Amino acid sequence: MASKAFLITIILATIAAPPAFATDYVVGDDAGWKLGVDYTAWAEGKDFYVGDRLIFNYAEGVHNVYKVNGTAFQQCTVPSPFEALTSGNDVITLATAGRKWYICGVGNHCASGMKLVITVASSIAPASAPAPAPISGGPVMHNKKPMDFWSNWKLKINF
Ligand SMILES: *[C@@H]1O[C@H](CO)[C@@H](O)[C@H](O)[C@H]1NC(C)=O
Ligand SMILES: [Cu+2]
Repeated sequence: MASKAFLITIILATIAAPPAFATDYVVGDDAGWKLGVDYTAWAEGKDFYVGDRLIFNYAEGVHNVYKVNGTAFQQCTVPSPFEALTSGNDVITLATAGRKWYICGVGNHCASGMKLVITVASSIAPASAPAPAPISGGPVMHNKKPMDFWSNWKLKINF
């Protein structure tokens, strides 16, 4: 009994804790945001969590960034120019969980592959999770899948 109550306390404290790590992802890494990069391949194997940030680096005026919905992503429908990010160093904080779509709205860049889709998971990271060593060419910091650990644990005690 005491043991179960203890576990539940730990779990509740964990859920209430703010994300221990936020990762900055430079889209395309050193290549940045441009034509000729496979952003599906870039996103593959990366775990995006709420609080992480996407950084789009590109030559200002040559490209831009639109956050779009899934339909606009598929059809490369460019929204109103007022919605464009155009600084050449656009930082987007992943504020909510779910699927997120981004395209370049210049010319036919989207149709040529300048599009990125990611899935953001809600972040429930234990405060004591150790930070693994930075990976060269990879993200600045990397989450060590703390969510998987905690979800497995919760499953085991039928919480
Ligand atoms: C998706 O975005 C496009 C372009 O901004 C818009 O016209 C359309 O209504 C949106 N669709 C949905 C389902 O929100
Ligand atoms: Cu472009």
